[in-house]
Amino acid sequence: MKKTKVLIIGAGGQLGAELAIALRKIYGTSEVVTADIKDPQGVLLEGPHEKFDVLQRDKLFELIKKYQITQVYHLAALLSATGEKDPRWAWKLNMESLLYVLEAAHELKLDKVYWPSSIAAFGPETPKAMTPQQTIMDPSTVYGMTKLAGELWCSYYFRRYGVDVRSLRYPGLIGWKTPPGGGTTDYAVDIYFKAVAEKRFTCFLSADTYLPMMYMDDAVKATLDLMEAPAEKVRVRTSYNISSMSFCPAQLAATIKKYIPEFTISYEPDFRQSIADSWPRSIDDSDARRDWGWQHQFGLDEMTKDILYHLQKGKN
Ligand code: AKB
Repeated sequence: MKKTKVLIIGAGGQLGAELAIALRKIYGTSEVVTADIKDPQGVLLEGPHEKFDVLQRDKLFELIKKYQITQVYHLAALLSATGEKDPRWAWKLNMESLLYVLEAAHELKLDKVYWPSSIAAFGPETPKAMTPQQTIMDPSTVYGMTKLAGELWCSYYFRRYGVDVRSLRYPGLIGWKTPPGGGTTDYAVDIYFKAVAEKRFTCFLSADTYLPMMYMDDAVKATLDLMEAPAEKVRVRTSYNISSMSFCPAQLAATIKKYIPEFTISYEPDFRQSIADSWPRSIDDSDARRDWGWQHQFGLDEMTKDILYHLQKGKN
């Protein structure tokens, strides 16, 4: 049987570092190559790593050949809030890098590709409650536009060239190991760091802004479950809706207060409010549950307990 060799592009980000740990547990440290434009830190120092700019097409092809890569996880992207500061750059970076990866997958015959989509692919006209898999998609951010276009490119490469590319529409991802990276859902990461360090937090979204969210452990599990599913079970070849919980800043603050009673929150909504208002409040992920058995493990309370435990342990 052919050995699995994985390349994670954008491995220095929130999800990349966690996937590197999980994939190295499955395939072995030397079989998972990490790549990022930033200098490596933490887990990325523990195995093979390449400094890599995703817009270097030739270097991508070289790396795949050099390490005999069979699977690529392409996670590098500008997120929703950062993307709005330089829309043209966000479009170039997010779209061209995806096309290079798809071209490499086709020409170099990779076994599988993973590429993340997002709830940002939905927009103001999308039904907000229990947003279905198939529905109106009219993203209002350039990041969302790259996600919607990217989904269609993935499906095109699957239909036209048989590239086995798989994708999830992530909600806001919440982890405690790395700082957030320019998204609209990032308040839900930052709030935990500030709750532990300063006992107060100023939120850039209003108190009642409901958004779909997911704990990092569930996001890693969903990604690996999808990538390990038999190809015939992966029936959605754009990107799967995926969900575990929805909450608003006021609810999150009340949950944190259960564990840190002195914690206080205030609200100063900024330009990210209108991005959040254009996204779904909750997601129907029944296709993922039916096709490849997706099941989440963490709700708001379990996640909060776990994050505060880790952050407070680090402080003492
Ligand atoms: C963002 O807020 O931009 C991301 C996302 C929902 O894709 N976390």
